[in-house]
Amino acid sequence: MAKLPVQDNIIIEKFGPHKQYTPKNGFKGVSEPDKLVKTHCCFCGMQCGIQLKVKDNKVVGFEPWKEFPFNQGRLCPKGVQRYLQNNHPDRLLSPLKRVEGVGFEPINWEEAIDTTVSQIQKIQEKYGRDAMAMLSGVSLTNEKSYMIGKFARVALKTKNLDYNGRLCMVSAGTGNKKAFGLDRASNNWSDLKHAEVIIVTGANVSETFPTLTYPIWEARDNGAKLIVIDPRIIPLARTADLHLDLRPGTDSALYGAMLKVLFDNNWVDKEFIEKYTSGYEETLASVQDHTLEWAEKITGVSAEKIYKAAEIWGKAKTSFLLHARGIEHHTKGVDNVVGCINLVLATGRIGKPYCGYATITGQGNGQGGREHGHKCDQLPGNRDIENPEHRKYISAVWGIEEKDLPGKGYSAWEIIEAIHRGEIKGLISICFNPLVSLPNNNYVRSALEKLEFYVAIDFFLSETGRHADIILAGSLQEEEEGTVTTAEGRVVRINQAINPPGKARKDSEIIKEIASRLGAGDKFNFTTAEDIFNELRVASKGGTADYYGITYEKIEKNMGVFWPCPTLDHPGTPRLWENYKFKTPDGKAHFNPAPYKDPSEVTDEEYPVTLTTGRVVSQYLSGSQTRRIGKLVDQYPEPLLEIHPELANKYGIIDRDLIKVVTRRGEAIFPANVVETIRKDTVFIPYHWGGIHSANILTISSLDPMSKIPEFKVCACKLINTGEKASKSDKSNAFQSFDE
Ligand SMILES: Nc1nc2c(c(=O)[nH]1)N[C@H]1C(S)=C(S)[C@@H](COP(=O)(O)OP(=O)(O)OC[C@H]3O[C@@H](n4cnc5c(=O)[nH]c(N)nc54)[C@H](O)[C@@H]3O)O[C@H]1N2
Ligand SMILES: Nc1nc2c(c(=O)[nH]1)N[C@H]1C(S)=C(S)[C@@H](COP(=O)(O)OP(=O)(O)OC[C@H]3O[C@@H](n4cnc5c(=O)[nH]c(N)nc54)[C@H](O)[C@@H]3O)O[C@H]1N2
Ligand code: SF4
Ligand SMILES: [Mo]
Repeated sequence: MAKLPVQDNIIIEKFGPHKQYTPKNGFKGVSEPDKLVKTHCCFCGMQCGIQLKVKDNKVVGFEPWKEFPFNQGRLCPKGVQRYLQNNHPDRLLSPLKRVEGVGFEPINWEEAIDTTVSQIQKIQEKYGRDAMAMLSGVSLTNEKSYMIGKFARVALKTKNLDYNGRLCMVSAGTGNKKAFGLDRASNNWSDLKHAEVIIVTGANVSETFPTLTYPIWEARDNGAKLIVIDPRIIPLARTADLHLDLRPGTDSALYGAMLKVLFDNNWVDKEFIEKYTSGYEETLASVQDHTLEWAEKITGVSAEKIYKAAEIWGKAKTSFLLHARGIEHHTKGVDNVVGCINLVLATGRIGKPYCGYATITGQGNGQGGREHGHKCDQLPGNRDIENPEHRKYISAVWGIEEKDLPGKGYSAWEIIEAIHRGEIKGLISICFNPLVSLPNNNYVRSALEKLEFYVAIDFFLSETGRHADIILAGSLQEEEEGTVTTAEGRVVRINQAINPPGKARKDSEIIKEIASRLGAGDKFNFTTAEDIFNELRVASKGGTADYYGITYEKIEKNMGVFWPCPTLDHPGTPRLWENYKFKTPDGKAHFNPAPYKDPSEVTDEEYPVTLTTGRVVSQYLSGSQTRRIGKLVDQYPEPLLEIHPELANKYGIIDRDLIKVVTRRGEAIFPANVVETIRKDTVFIPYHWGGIHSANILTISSLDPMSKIPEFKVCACKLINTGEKASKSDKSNAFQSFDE
């Protein structure tokens, strides 16, 4: 029988409506908190330092943490509201079970764990171990990420574990490994401020990493030139020297043409190339036909502008290149990344002060979470699950036989496909809301309906959670000790501020208990988060992401330690490659050809408009957290369709007309937001909403063949003006308003 999502009316009857929370009167006693806890924001990869105000085991506010070196007290709109989650009326306070026709009912932990374990065993006995899959997420600390990697392989004994970074950091990770043999931003952000030129491509920094704008402004104050590459005039582009408004999906053509200009004009560092790189002849040969005229045709950016960008970049002495998902969410995401790296290597501007390159990591622990083994092809320390030496080492750390360590499993999207095929029958998810965040979500929904058993660990009831049989009430970031690794590669401490409320439990305790009930208790003998970290240190030792020399004490003392840090007396590595010894097999940085390919779906007569998707400043990811925070909902209550006035004119569209957007996957209706800041052939929709307002009803599930990232950033759509108008500000797409 298809397991339909538990519907709104049932949830409302049982628990009251989901709420947007804006405490009207503030918290009593805020002025006299019991304590201030120094920790980090739970949202994006900047991991800004923050102090949480705690009163009576509740987080009741925050204070800036001015001494933390990166953000020095600065926070963005999400950071200053994050404290409203622990005490939120929607917070799950006990485990729930699905009762058909009734909805969810609170149950005790014994029943919740009994049911979970017996269902897992039933599925694995009947269909084999790999019929259970696990999906995880990197809002989780390093300790939890490590523990989940071990849990899936040692307790659940399945190969099918993957994580939400598969939608996020994997193109960058694959590109970084190809070029450098190691996956981390090459520099810390302090190198930005004296760079002569900064290229920002496919990264809406002011909205998605607001506190990172500060070092960019510092560089501008010091005279830096700024080049922004984005189909939209994003806020940062308004101040740029050059804005290249390329057609979505054409980055590799642009970078190829720029590389040719660099070589044609001898704006390259020949000595660096010869001594420290390989693959440049082949790469140079691959761009010989990438003329400016050719690139203009493909990208829609004028030949003059492309030349100018290459000239500014080529003639500089110091520089920094930053990119994010705008170039990575593509079927050629990896090619786009190596295309950018080629520009950095050609000029030899890496491994020196104020010279650098970074992919800007997205999620809170998007960096650490992609190193310690909850990817389908990975073991801790960024080891390879298919490498015999790596397998041997980790098996020894875990005290298991190498033959019992599962191999490479399916990636996140492939898990959904395997559920459809009937190959995967059961799912555990933690920290992932795939029904909102995966592409083509009609297909995802029908997969969830096919599962024989699904258990979700979360602190809120997400859209995906509504399909679950059991929901285990887990913990917020501030409810457990741990560490995360910031986008700079700095390992920092998350300090526990409060205990989980009600009967909610720490995520790590939940995992530990299920592991023990599955018979692997002796492998999860951890009492504290530090115990887990100490095992992680050993497991990462000798891997490219080596944390062995990092301890809790050392982190506290230095306000973070940059990995690699291989020995206890090692100070950590804020800037990589200062010795030009790269981690590739030949020790050199690799140029890689990145030939241009069309996106998997191009516009045609039937679907004539390009659709791209992304973010707004006040909402976070699937919105499961931020759509519940009243002040953030006020800032951007509903998803809008950004459209240029000329394109709008073609369809007779004016601001706030309701526009039906149709793709080959589905259709959804959005109010128009007519703006001059977007290309005339492209529309943009933010993706933080579920149900009928989900941008992912429309997106395509084509994957990059190497990284397996979906092509969120480009597909073809048609627009239909419904002739109706949206009401002024429709918050019903978030949750109901609730005042204390
Ligand atoms: N407010 C907020 N901040 C966040 C998040 C959030 O949800 N909300 N999420 C965090 C996470 S996990 C991530 S991954 C990051 C994402 O951070 P970003 O990558 O900066 O965010 P996006 O909005 O997904 O995409 C960035 C830009 O890519 C552009 N773009 C679209 N197609 C193309 C293309 O083909 N080429 C180029 N060059 N650009 C293109 C879009 O116009 C958009 O401005 O943000 C992090 N920070
Ligand atoms: N169309 C489109 N789709 C996209 C993107 C896009 O640009 N366009 N971006 C993609 C990207 S880059 C990303 S990163 C993904 C993100 O997609 P998801 O990972 O699905 O998004 P989240 O909102 O982080 O979902 C996490 C869930 O975990 C819960 N959670 C958060 N922290 C914790 C924790 O510490 N413990 C537990 N137990 N639960 C926790 C939250 O309440 C939430 O329900 O979306 C992707 N989807
Ligand atoms: S920039 Fe990122 S880490 Fe900093 S406060 Fe905002 S969401 Fe939090
Ligand atoms: Mo992300």
